[in-house]
Amino acid sequence: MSPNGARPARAHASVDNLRTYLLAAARTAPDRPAVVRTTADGDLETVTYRELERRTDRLVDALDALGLDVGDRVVLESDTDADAVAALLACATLGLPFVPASPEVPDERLLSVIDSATPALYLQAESGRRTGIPESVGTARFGPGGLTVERPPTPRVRRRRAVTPLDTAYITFTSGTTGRPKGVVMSHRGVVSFLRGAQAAELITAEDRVAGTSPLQFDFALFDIGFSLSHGAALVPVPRDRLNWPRRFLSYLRMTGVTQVDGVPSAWRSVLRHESELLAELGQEGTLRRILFSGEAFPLDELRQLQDLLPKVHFTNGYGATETMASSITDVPNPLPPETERLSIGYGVAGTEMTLIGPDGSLVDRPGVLGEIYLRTPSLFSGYWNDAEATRAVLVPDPLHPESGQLVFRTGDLASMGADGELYFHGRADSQVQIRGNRVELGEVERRIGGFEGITGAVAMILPRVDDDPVLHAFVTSDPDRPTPAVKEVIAFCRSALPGYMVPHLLHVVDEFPLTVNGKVDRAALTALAAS
Ligand code: 8PZ
Repeated sequence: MSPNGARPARAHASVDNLRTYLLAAARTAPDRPAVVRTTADGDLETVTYRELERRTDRLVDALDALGLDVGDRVVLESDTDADAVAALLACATLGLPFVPASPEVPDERLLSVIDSATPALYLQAESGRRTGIPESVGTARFGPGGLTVERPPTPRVRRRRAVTPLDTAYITFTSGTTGRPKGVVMSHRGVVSFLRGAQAAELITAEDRVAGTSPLQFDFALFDIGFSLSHGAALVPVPRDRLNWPRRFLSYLRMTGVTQVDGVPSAWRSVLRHESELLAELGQEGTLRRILFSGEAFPLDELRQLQDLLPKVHFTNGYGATETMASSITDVPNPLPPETERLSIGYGVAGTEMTLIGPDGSLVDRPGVLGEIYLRTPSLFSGYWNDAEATRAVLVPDPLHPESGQLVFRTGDLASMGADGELYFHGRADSQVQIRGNRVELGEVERRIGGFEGITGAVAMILPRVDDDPVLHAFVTSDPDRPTPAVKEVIAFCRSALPGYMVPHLLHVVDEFPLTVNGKVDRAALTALAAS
């Protein structure tokens, strides 16, 4: 029994909770694979739902014995594997918000997250090598054998008696374009609501094996875990050292029998460049059925290359923000029609609705007109950790019925509507900037540059200048087997098709685009590059 004699709080089986929702298959099909991987010597290792629940409950008992209270944070640092999933499910069972991290998060960033989240416990895998965790935080390790406590958390009084759907499932710290990391506080109700909406699309069955390629602190990884387990399917986390070697990545997908691969667009860049034949062969085998991508707009020329190699594979565009887990999951035609210039982000998943709001706050419901996406959804985050002001800026009264007290998520994304009400992504509202009074569509600049022979990728950015108009920069990657494109020719190529204010003022040829730890184009790094 816990110190104050109260029954230790645990999630009741009938209540929306990440653990109850993701281990439902342990009731109906306990011997099906939940997490699949190959060991170092190439053997397939399967953890069934029964075994996953057993490892989860062993960690529940060990964590419970530490006397933490519902709401006490636990930093969970790990590569994604069965034990990491068991650890986050154990936290969910006890109402302990987990703060996900992965070994590639730099020390000072982890320390700033710890400084902000003030966790009771820092939990890393047995194989973890992180040191220097502040004395105020308890430390422990987890693995197939259970929990090993190194420094017990400071004792505390347990005040709570139940774990409710409104309790926090996790707090994931996003890079936050403005320096200080923002902690997105996501409740059990929020996560489960989104996953239930995604499940309504019936994209996969319990027979599927979903490869995850994102690091644990990126909620795409939490989506991969939730999406696969909620369908009773198998999660196949791709180890980091496989991701960086295209040949090893593709052989991993083949050895584990993966049917769906989830990842950001950049996850495919080196496969496309170095192992396109192997990828085509994998596609011909027919096991791989779907590629789901998210995080940023997939550069269309790369997407077309991928589709050419994988004519039988379905492509799915997952759009949305961590603050609501996501918004929409939309099938993309394969092949993309040649005239397509922008991918659809479709309609909100079941139980949600994306509406477009114009600059004057009115509803935009005419095709082709730009508006900001406001999302109505039960998967709203609870707020930014310890930042009520930033929360109020994005959790706003329903513009259609402000009197109702109903809140919606202001995404900061611009979109236009198609003939059937489906949406098309037009970029971040704050990246729509004016140059000499004209609105610049960065996507249009990137598309034009991408049309130049030999250029394989283009990122356009408007960078501010002191006491002067902002400057339009473009960063390009080119085909390594061809001569580097001449800057002057690319500029002239743009000038022949774009209005003057949309012609890049400066063009930088880079070997490859710098990426954030979540695998997105690192625009801050490009800005620094431009400044130098
Ligand atoms: C996009 C897209 C897209 C995000 N096209 N821009 C996880 C799992 C499935 C689907 C979606 C998710 C997201 N939580 C992933 C994500 O990137 N979240 S984020 O908070 O880090 O960034 C959100 C922002 O990324 C959005 O507001 C968009 O600007 C952009 N984005 N998905 C184009 N498919």
